[in-house]
Amino acid sequence: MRERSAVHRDPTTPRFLEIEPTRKRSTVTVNDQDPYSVTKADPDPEETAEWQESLDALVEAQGRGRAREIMLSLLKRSKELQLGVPMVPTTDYINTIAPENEPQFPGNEEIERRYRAWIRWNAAITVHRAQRPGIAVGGHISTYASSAALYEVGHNWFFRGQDSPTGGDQIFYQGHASPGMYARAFLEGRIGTDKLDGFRQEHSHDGGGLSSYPHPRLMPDFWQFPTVSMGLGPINAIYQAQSNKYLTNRGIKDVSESQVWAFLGDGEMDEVESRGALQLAANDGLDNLNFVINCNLQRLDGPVRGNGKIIQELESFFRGAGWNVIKVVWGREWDDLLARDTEGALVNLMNATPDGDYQTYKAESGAFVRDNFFARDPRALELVKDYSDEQIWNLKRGGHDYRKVYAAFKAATEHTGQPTVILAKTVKGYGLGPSFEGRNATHQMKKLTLDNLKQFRDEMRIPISDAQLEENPYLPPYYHPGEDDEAIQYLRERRRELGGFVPERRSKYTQIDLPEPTTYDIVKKGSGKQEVATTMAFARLLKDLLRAKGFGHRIVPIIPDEARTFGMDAYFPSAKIYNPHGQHYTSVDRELLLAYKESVQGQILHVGINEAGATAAFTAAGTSYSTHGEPLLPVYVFYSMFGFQRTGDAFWAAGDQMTRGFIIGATAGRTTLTGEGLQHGDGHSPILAQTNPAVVTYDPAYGYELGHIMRDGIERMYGGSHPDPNVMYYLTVYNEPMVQPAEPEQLDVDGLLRGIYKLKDAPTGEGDNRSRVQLLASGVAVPWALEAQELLANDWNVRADVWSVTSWNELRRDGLAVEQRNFLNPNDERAVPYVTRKLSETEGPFLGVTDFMHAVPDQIRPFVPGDFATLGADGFGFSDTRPAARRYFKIDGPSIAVRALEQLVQRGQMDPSVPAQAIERYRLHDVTAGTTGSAGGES
Ligand SMILES: Cc1ncc(C[n+]2csc(CCOP(=O)(O)OP(=O)(O)O)c2C)c(N)n1
Ligand SMILES: [Mg+2]
Repeated sequence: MRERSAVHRDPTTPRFLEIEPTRKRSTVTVNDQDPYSVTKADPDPEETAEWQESLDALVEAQGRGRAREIMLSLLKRSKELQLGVPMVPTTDYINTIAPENEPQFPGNEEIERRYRAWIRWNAAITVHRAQRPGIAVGGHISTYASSAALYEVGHNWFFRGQDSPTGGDQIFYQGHASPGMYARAFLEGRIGTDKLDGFRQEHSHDGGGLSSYPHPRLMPDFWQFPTVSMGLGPINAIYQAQSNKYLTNRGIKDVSESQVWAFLGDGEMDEVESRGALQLAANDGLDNLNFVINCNLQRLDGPVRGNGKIIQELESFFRGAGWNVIKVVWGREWDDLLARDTEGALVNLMNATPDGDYQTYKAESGAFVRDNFFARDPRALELVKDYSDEQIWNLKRGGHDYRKVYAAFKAATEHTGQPTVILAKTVKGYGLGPSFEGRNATHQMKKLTLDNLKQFRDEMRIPISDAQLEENPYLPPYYHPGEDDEAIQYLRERRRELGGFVPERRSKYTQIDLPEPTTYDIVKKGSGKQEVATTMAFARLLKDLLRAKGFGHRIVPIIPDEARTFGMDAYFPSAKIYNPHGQHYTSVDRELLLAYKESVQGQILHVGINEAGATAAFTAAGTSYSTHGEPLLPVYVFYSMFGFQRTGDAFWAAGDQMTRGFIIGATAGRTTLTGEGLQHGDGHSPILAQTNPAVVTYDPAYGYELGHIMRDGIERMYGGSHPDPNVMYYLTVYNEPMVQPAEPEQLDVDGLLRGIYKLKDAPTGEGDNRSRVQLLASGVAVPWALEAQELLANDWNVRADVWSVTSWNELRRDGLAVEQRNFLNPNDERAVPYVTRKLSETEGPFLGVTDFMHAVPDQIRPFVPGDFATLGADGFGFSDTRPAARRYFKIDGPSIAVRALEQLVQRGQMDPSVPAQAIERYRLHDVTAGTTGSAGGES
């Protein structure tokens, strides 16, 4: 039988498979945990058989439906009794909320339907008009068409604005559904038709345009959360919900009534970031979090799960992860059919039909559905025998049924102890007619034909005439009935009731006291005789910052399981690790000074080995100033190799969201992290960081440099006077122990902060006309340059000045900005880049050196006023001793000295035979001859 084979195709259909009851007592077996695994011998087969017979009798006497009810109630009871019976991972392919449990819809459905249609019209027309000749910037029509009811139930009844006493909700809108939000804002009177016509023309449109997707950076008063890079919305929403609980638990602000909503695509759920942090939401009991997954069964190219059922898959996945799952599969038209489906034939068909077929039904007709769906079981066909084809066509999907969606949202917001996911089944391109609905190409269709327009207009009941549409099919009119219209009044009243418009972004926040200057003293003093890596110097500084009065409690240290490596376990007992459930076990190290201490009020976000989650947590904390008006300063510390490289896209979104905070790339450099090798040796994170315009990168050499940089960064972010405070500072720190010098007197702080300052003049000695070179080094390479300075003076009678380049990246940015200014203002006096000015009054060739690849110092090449050579560590890293690795890459002290000698030869200032002598003398080709660098340091 056809439908039977279909049943067997689908693993998610436990209910009506023909299973022969086991009657022979001798073969009865049970399993004490997992009924699907290998069974073990039954100690009392007779008793077991009796129970089974009772069940058989029940089915016989009262039917399958009743037997099922009894079984489910037994399952529930077994859970209460904690019998350890495995849960049911999936339920039937029907709504989770039974019709009799649906709440009364409190509003006027007819009015809401009316203006929902206007929004749907205006959303599609916004995209269509953006395709007009000469513009053709594209957009998406079908996504919002599928999710309009989901959003509108939210906008009318659930999403609270920021004037609400709760402080408002946080809503992550599905990126390419943005036209729907603009269309709503248009009805609300927040934006005009001029703006709608500027969709996707942000610079060229007269009066400004609208960004393609939710981009807070581009529309800072409107969007809060960037979402369109699939997968980042879900994970960021999870950590936003965690951040809300964190703020509340730590007593910084009570936002316990705020709900986080994330609208996601079913295709998007295949991203690892979409599913990879679900356990955090369950473990933390984030009942303030609601995912709404728009299951239109399609992604960009075609079906999400043609052969299976995405809703069933997600149900079991989320339930397994500990979430509350609400399925909204069918509209109210199906209620009667399901009520009459006493034998379960219809449910069986629903269970057995794959998504690919469901998609096809909606691209066909009522007659097709009758013949290809209902007719597969005569009992199901019988149920619709009095239905016309039209009526069958009108059997809707749950996600388009306002009341079903309302019931789901209400249940979600009322559920406690767990996060909720709503799986809403919809049709992609819904209401747009047969050339859009359910078509594989629908995602990318940006224009409607004249016929489409007319049909859509009729379907949406828009009072626009054929003549108006025919006048210029590129520019069909938007529709707004006027402010006084009853429906518009109603819409505005709903938003007033809920605390103002959404989305809306605000950026006013509580003013805070910055740490006293003395807080930074710890790194100014240097480390005396003790050898301390810059990672440790940073950890010591952060310890003092955490204690800073009126400020320290706003710092959020974020660590993905590397605290001990970075010396940050020192904060465990005092700052404590955040855990919303506290610590309910006896800690193994409770007697130790640095005991692992978890607490509800804990300050440290220890996210586990989860850089994606850490970046999401960083983003939520670093935007708290805007989201909740309460600044938090996230300081996210990680292995530098696993930062930008691994989660670069998330940092990009963090930049879009205008996140403020510190990103610490610890154990940085390609030769500094001994013994770890190719996957760990970071030779390029500053280059990756440079590609993010919101990131200010520094590569400090010493603790005192760090102190100035952090102070300046905090001042920039929260001092209130910088024109661009929406930045993230990326600092690379190293794990190589070295004596940290005390801050020099007369330190050129301005230079240090702008990217370069003179660290040490060439040693004075006999003969003023000796050759001179300028060594430019950053981070851990600064001591190598100092070593080269000595070698050049002592062995070759060359004078070398050493500069600490704290930021190649910022020097480049300044250079580019100056060039651009000169380019566009040819009549003005020519400006000079900072680094050019700084180096102009020096003598000799310039040599840049770093523990990163050549491209890092090469960035400033156009702005260096003279011969410029660079030394860097390109290629794959490897594990070895520091001296050997540096010798291998030719970046150690002797290599720097030889390269400088060669530069002098090029300028005719040195005998050409000298470099070869120097290579020989230092055994430069021999990796075992390297001596630059110390041993030790955590890795
Ligand atoms: C990381 C990433 N990869 C690819 C895309 C391109 N893209 C935009 S929408 C889309 C399809 C989305 O399908 P789905 O999530 O099911 O949303 P729907 O439009 O069906 O609601 C794709 C692949 C993207 N935006 N982000
Ligand atoms: Mg989809």
